[in-house]
Amino acid sequence: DLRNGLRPLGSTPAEFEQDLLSNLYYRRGTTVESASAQDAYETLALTVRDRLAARRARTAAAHYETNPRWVYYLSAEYLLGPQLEQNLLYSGTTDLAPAALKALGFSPEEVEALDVEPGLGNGGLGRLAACLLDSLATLDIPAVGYGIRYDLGIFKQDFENGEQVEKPDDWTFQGDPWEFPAPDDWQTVGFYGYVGPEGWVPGEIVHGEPSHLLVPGYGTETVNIVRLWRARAAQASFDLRRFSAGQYAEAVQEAVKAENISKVLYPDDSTEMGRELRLKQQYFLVSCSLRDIIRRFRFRNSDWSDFPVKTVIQLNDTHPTLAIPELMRLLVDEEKLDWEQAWSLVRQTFAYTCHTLLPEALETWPVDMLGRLLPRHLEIIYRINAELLDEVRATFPDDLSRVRNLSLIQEEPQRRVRMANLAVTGTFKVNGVAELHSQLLTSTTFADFAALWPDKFTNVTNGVTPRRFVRLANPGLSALITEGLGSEDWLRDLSLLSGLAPLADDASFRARWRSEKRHAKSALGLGDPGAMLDVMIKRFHEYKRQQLKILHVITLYQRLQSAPGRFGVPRTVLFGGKAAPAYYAAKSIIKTINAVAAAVAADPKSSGLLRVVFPANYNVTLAEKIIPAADLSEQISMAGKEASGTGNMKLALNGALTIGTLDGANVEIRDRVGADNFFLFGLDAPAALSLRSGDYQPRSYYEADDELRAALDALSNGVFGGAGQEVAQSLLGRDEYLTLADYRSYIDKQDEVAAVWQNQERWTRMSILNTAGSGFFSSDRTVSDYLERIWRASPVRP
Ligand code: 26Q
Repeated sequence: DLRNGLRPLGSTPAEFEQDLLSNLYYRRGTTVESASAQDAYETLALTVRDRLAARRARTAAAHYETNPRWVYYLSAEYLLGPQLEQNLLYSGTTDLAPAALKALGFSPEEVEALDVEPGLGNGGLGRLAACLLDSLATLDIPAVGYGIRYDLGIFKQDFENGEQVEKPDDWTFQGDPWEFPAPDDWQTVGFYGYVGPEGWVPGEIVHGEPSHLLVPGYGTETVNIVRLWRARAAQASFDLRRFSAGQYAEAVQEAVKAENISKVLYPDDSTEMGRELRLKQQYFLVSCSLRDIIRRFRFRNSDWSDFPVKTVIQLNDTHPTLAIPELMRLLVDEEKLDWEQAWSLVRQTFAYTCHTLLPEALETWPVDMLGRLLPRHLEIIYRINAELLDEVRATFPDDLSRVRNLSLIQEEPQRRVRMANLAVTGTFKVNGVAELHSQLLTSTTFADFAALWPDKFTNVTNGVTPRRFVRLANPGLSALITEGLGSEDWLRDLSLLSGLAPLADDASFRARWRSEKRHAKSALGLGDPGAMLDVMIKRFHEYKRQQLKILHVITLYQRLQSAPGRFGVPRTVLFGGKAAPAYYAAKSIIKTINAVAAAVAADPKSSGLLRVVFPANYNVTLAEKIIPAADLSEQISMAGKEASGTGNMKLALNGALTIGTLDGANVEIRDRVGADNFFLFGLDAPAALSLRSGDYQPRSYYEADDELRAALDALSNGVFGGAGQEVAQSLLGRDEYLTLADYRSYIDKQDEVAAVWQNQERWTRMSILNTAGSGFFSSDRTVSDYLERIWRASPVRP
């Protein structure tokens, strides 16, 4: 950067090599002769990061000059995926780097394998946050993501005797070369204590220490940041405890416990019974981030009335909802604004994204716990509630049921704060994440709120970044797409994929498309590349119905024994995903899948026809290998339960055909790729709801269907182990997610899938049309929708 008098970074192979050497020597403190692979990796990361840092400096300068409106994304999770490959691509050093490594005598493959993915999220919600940041930077929007720098990310999954076991993910064991620590920007966070005449007097204080990762845009100068907070024992916490010299070590140990707040990501992606540490994490994130946002606001602004003009804060689900009472506290108690003005500013600043439809996944916290941890916030929540309920009574006189439903406080069986109600009340927009989901939110979950504030609710359908999930994951297909379309512009405007549709009728293009799929399958190395690769990759949850897929596999296996004519076509069935460690039923399903896989593998009849694989520890790194190879995408949740899904989009973009229910974004995928190119089965949401609310008898399906009965009998009889008996028992007992009701429709549709597979020309045509029709599912489009419907921020180009 010449303006700062810096030497420009090298752009030729020789200069890149020089930069590597210099970093190896001055920053890593070693030499080529004695460098380990880890030294080479860290040096490469620093050399690539330097190129982005120069762009970051220019971005920050442009932002300061413009004093723009900012988008702040608050999320307890970011599932960023591996950083090296992405940063090579975004810094234009993909070819320079391996050449320079080789010239210095290192093996690029060995070095690149040392990149560790920061697993700071569970699944869809955390990955969505990462895709939105990628698109915000690509669209040059001034934005910061705030999150928690967990010491331990999502656990590593291993199998022992087919059972899931969890191992800690110490992702920074070797340090993290991508991270910029900013210890001078620390914040102070209070907990416990009491509210006296002088206001809240916390009983414990903890420091939040930020560091950031760079978030580069693709094909633009912009580099934004994601800022992650780490808990540190506060100096003052030692004084507070008035320890005596004799108990010095014990007292220090006690103070250091504060650092547990950012120790571990909770590995649950739906329900979790209120753990106080989780609530502390949430408040820690919110308190640090809001003070940082206010500090940044004050660089260029002085008038509080400008705050909602310059700031929009998006809450990623209810996890950061304490930001609402926290901003009230800062404005009223610390900034001395009056309550009405503060409430008006707060309600113009926040927006809330809901990611669920499961009633049991709506977060609530016991009033007792919240009041002990955050006594002033509970007072504020009570006052917000009193005013809310006044408004409800004024709008709907004598309607007690609405008052009960809308209240921020649930009374029975225990008094709890309803975080979703607080989030709806304290924000100006609430969005669901797919059309169907947003409709169901206003007709069921939030129906009473929608009657009170109809204009508050909107939809923003999820999307995924085509840079990571097509360009990086699938370079072969990407090159073919670029050739077919005549340019690389599709990577910044994914709607251009529609230009592939005519090529579906071109036999030579189809042959090349097929050959890319086969290459990706060979590279994955699981199963025969000639077999259909049928994938179900997602968190394990009963509503997602991995149990339905395993019933299908058992049926195929049983046909091999007794009706080989009905078997169909060679398939490799691939499962990937983790179960929450305390989710017993999901773990039984995992164990059963591994038992079925073993039985299938042991039987010579399956040879060349059926294989079940379940690689452990599904994560972003693995997703990027599996998705390009997939032929068939399993999106088989009970209709009305999956908010959106995003794996469905990644798979369709990479030319997998979907077999799915009318759930979440499947509905929109089918609309866009065309009903003829989508394998639809099962009950729709209204039908599922009515069957569920009537007298559903799973046994009647068992009795009426020979293949279903045979599959369930095998499970019940322990053919696939004890966990299989538990799975069968749950299906024949309550079958909460209507697996048996959808079984026949699913099996018949799978038979149709097999028939289409036999016509490879037809299959390939459908595959191309899936990619061509999926341009809508870019997270760039998602961000554009957020900008238009909620954020209203404009690009700033460095
Ligand atoms: C909450 C409280 C305590 C402990 C854990 C949690 C918790 C953590 C993570 C609750 C939920 C999550 C994650 C939810 C999630 O990933 N939802 C998915 O979000 C995707 C992006 O919108 C959707 O595509 C999926 O349909 C939805 O399931």
